[in-house]
Amino acid sequence: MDQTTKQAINKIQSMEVQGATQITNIVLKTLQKEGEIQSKKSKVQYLKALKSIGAALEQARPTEPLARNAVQFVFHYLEHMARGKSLAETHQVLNKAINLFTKLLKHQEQKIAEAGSKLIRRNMHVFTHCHSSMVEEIILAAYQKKKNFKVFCTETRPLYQGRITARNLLKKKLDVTMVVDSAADFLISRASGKELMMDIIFIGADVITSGGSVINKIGSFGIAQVARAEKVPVYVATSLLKIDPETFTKRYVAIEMRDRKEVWPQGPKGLKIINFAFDRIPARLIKGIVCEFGVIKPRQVASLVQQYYPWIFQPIK
Ligand code: RUB
Repeated sequence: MDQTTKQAINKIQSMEVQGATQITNIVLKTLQKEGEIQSKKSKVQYLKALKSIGAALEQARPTEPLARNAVQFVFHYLEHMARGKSLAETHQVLNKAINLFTKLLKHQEQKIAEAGSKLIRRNMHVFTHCHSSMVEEIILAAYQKKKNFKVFCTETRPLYQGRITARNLLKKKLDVTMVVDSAADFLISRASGKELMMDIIFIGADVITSGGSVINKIGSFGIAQVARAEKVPVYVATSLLKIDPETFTKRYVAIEMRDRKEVWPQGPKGLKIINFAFDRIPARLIKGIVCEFGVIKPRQVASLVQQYYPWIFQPIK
């Protein structure tokens, strides 16, 4: 494994690169670089090395099926398109597969931005949590259509990814207000006053399950519950390529647990800290999933994934 790959894994684990889509982009770029480095070996060694590097990259964060599905796509493509080909040709096929998947993600992002931006109307209060590139694209697309609306976001403890959202949107001159995480529920509730009523909530996703529930940044579950009680619609902005295929056969999805030091670096000895990275938003709390197929209901996830992404379920030899 090359030094740059170790650095990429480190960037993902330390959250210098965060969010499912950006993690997947760096995984693919790193795999492409490794392809170049490994192409000096025999074809057998090349494929063996890339498979083990792909596995290390896709597992850098444990709850990220988009990265896993991306690597899976690349090796499926190689299996079918590079059979019987020379090493040089196989290497070209690798690059083609990576470019195809990267383009597909970019194309889906545009579709999601377009579909999601239609849900934002003039003078709305739009609430979001953490930093999701998909949600950011939706908000920016709505803004580019000259819609006048306000954005509210959380700071997102312990690592403050909400600040990324706030900074990025402020740079583009949007009207942004931040609250601490523990204020999110009150802000969404009617009790915070007429001036601060939220009209729509967008969150991203790290995992989509076959039943249409979604795993996203810790805090999303509570936000969705208050939103339901207050009749504020919750939309999830995501590609369906974030499906975890294992959820077709088992219900449980392991949630990443992060270092206690993120919560309290010099916390007192003996104190136990649980630092969940994500939580699960049940399908019943989700009004719609804004995805590459438009705005769908959570119950449509399983059939769309089975119809359009059958390769996700096929093992690689
Ligand atoms: C980020 C997070 C994002 C999703 C979706 O968590 O929960 O909402 O990853 O992101 P973390 P995107 O900061 O722990 O990675 O829409 O960019 O794919």
